[in-house]
Amino acid sequence: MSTLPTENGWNSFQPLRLYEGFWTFPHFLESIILAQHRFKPKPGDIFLCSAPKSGTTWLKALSFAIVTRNLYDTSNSPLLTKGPHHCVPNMVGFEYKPDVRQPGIPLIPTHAPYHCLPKSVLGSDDVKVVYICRDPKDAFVSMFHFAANRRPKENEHIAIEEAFELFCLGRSVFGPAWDHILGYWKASQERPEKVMFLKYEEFMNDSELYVKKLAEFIGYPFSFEEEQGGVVKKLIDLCSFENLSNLDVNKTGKRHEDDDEATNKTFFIKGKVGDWQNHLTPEMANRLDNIVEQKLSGTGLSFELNNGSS
Ligand code: PAP
Repeated sequence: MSTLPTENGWNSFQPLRLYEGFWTFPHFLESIILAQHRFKPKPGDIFLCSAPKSGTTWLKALSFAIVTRNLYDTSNSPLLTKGPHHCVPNMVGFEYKPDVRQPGIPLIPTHAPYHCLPKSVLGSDDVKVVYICRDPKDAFVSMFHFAANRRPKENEHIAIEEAFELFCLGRSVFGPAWDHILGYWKASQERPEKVMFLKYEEFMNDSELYVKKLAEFIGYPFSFEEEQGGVVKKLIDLCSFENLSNLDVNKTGKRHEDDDEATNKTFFIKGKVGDWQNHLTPEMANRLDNIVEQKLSGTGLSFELNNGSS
């Protein structure tokens, strides 16, 4: 670990390390490297993957609601009393608790780039991988506010211009953001039956269509009776930003019982497409759009840039 290139990140107390082309915090890296070598997949495992601030909380909630819908209905779902990150804990902490799965819940979330997933998963035909991405402008703004909220109060936060500069250089948690997206995009093209690629904006636009696609892909399709009975809509409503962000547990609860820093509230800010317009100048937006456009060119993937919708 100590031999990896290290640079200042967005704050002075958490440097970023470069590993296999990606910048991240050392404590994330330990888990990722251990999992790369030691994780043992079980048939039916589902990896929920995302770059930070791209829809992780939402994807966790929806996937959890989908796979547990025969155990709970929407009036007694654990999502009502525990945060989505508590219902579906990340692979971070793998060094302490190698079996990250909750009993009976085959969901394993991670921010690791595709090529840094456990080697056993990359070679497995039994594991499904679902990736959600988001317009990097919105992901950047969301991450900037999250980092500002999480900093020790005695530390001044980096200016948005400075954070943006670093983001455009690829220096952000799990950056470069475009390489993170591209890794999963290419995998979804090569192994479409194993890797599903989703966009936050598309999910927002047509939640019903994408929740059905997600359920089908991960092996929990909705029956005709369920669709007719409005189950899809009920799950969408349960996991909506409006519903989750207004639950007591997500207003005042902690992400982990033993973690005083991370409150669930920090994972629910606005939940909108295009909030970057309130924080980035047109020049900043154009600069990032140009970088992303160039990096994605010729790959068949694009974001509908500059208007905040996908
Ligand atoms: P993480 O990577 O730290 O887990 P992640 O959940 O990916 O965070 O991203 C948080 C963003 O998702 C926030 O966006 P914002 O800052 O632009 O508002 C958060 O509000 C949004 N979000 C959280 N839950 C939902 C949800 N149920 N529906 C839509 N957006 C959501």
